[in-house]
Amino acid sequence: MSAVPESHPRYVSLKLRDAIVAGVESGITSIHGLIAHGRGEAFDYLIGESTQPFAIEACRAAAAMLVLAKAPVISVNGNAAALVPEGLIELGKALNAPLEVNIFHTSNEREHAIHDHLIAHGAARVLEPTQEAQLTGIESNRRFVHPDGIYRADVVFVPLEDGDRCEALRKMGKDVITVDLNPMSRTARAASVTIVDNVVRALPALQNELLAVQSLPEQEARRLLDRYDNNLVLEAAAQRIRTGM
Ligand code: PTJ
Repeated sequence: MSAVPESHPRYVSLKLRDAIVAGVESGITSIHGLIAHGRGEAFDYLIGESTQPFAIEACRAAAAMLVLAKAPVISVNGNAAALVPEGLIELGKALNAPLEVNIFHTSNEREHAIHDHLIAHGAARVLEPTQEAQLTGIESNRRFVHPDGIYRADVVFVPLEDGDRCEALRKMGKDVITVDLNPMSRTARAASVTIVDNVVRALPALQNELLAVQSLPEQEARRLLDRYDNNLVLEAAAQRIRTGM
C-alpha cells in the first residue's frame, strides 16, 4: 500500500488505486482491470467525482427493478470484487439475491479467488460459473453461468460489464442494471438501467434508494420504473461530461 496522507487532495482516488492494485496482487483482479480502472478514473474526473442527479435517478429505477424482480442476481467481476465486496454482499442480503462470479478474462484460479474473497467478507452464498449453463449469443468466458443464478435470473445487476454480454443478456429477455462511468459505452447503451457513477459511490446510493422503494406499494414502484428513460439519463451524463453542467 502506498503511504498516502489523508490530507492529499487526491486521497480517495489514490486509495481506490491501492485497492485495485491489491486486487491484482491477491489474484482477484485481472491485470487488465488496471487499464479499465484508469479509463473509469478519467470519466469520473469529468463528471466531477461525485454522484450526479442522473445517477440518483438511475439508482431509483434500479431499486424499483430489483424490488419487483422475481429472481435477481448480482454478477461480480475482478474489479468490483476488489473495490466493493461489502457493498455487493449487503445488496445481496437486502434483496435475498445470490452473488455470482462472472469474469471476462478467463481464469479458474481467479474465479475461485473471487468466490473465497466474497465468502471471507461475509457473503452467505456465492455461485460460480458452470459448464452446464451457457448464455447464447456470446463467445467469451462470460457465457459460462450458474443454472440457479444468472441463467434463470430475470434481472442481473452487473457493475463494469462488457458490451457483448450485456447485449446477450438483453436478447435473452433479461433486464440488466449496470454501473459504468462511461455513458457512451456499448454496455451503458444496451443496459435497461445505467448508473453513471463510480461503483464505490453507486452502491451506497443504490442502498439508500432501495430502502425508500422497499417501503412503497408495488404499484408505486412499477410506476417509478415505467416513467424511467435510460436514454435521457445517458444524455444528461454525456452533457455533464461535455459542458460540466
Ligand atoms: O474481472 P474481469 O476479467 O471480468 O475483467 C473486468 C474488466 C473491468 C477488466 C473487464 O470487464 C473490462 O475490460 O471492462 P471494460 O470493457 O474495460 O469496461 C469497463 C468499464 O467500466 C469502462 O467503461 C470504464 O469506464 C468503467 N469503469 C471502470 N472503473 C469503474 C467503472 N465504472 C464505474 N466505477 C468504476 N470504479
